[in-house]
Amino acid sequence: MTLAPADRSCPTLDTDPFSSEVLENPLPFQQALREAGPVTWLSRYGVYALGRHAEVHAVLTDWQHFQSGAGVGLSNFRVEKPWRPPSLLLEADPPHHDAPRHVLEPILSPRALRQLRPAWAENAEHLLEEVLASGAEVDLVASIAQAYPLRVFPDAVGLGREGRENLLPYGDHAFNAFGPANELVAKGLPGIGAVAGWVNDQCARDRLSPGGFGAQIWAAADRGDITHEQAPLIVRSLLTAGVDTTVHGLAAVLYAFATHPQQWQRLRAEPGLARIAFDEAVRLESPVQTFFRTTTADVRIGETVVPAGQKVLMFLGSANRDPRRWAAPDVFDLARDPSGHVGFGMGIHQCVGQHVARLEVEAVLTALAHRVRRIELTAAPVRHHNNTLRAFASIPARLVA
Ligand code: QZP
Repeated sequence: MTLAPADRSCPTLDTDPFSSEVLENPLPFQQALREAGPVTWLSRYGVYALGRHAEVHAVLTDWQHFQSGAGVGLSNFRVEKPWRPPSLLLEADPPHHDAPRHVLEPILSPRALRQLRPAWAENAEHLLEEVLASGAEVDLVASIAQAYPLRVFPDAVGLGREGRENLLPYGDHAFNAFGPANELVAKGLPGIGAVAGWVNDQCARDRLSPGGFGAQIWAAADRGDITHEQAPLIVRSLLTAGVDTTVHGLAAVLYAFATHPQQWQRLRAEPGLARIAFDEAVRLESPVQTFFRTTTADVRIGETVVPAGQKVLMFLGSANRDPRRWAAPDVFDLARDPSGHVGFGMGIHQCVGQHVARLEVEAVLTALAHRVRRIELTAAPVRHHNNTLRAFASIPARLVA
């Protein structure tokens, strides 16, 4: 591996963005990255990094020059063997990427999800009833942000009841594995064989109940839209990308409201703002903080020529707080238009499951707005460190009914 950039006309930072210090609070590093310039060499890992909205957006929408097929983690699949067979969606480029994408799009479209809405809304109302009955002081992470997606999403996929406790550890490891092989990855390794074995087993056709997202993927294989070899890997994408992301997205919006009580009053007065609130929380918190592309040719970013075959690390969380793009970027504000944030990515790989996440969060926020006057922190929230995700271990709070 070459650790020196071929062209030295860009600034260098030697900070480790995956250190526990930066993961605990990434904002000072992100600001330094944005201020260093449009592109910066991270000497610690031998990769280029982008922290400003304009360049992150440009790279996300240029799959021709910034490929995903060499992996969207630090590891280059052309050089190193991936820890699991690559995703057919995330870690693929056109034309291979397109058939799996086109299969998943209608299954997860707003139109297809309409039939889930009444049951998901009712489910959120029941969950909140239970949470409020359990006492006024709760951990918003365990009791809502984890509990709700784990109630509705595995059922929607069509998973059996047994073994669902593997879903969060599997996602946590997968998102750690996009980063360097640090202690966060090491901590997951001893258990990952069993956890991944369970996940892979659930992708088989006979494990998935009729009508669910999983069965619909298999039906697409029967129609010939994808092969029967591809089907289980596409189901695996749902199980990898669909749980932890939503959990931490929900935690982000709950934390935002707990720390911005006036915005909570605004949502209660106008529950239709739930969708904007979620996008604004995704912008502010960026549950998916980073991932990589790999250059397919020499490409110029700012004044710097990035050589072919180099990893480029995009800091979505930094782009989403770039003052060049956002007024008062650190403020959670339902009056702003958060569209254009890159928290769900952008371009051909933009999150295909975002409508599922939106429906889940809308159901929870609507039920909360009906029942809860105030959300108050009762102790300092505790962060959960992950190489890719900005996450909470706990958010102790009081829900005032
Ligand atoms: C993870 C997959 C932000 C992305 C890295 C989320 C993600 C998307 C897809 C997959 C995994 O296809 O396994």
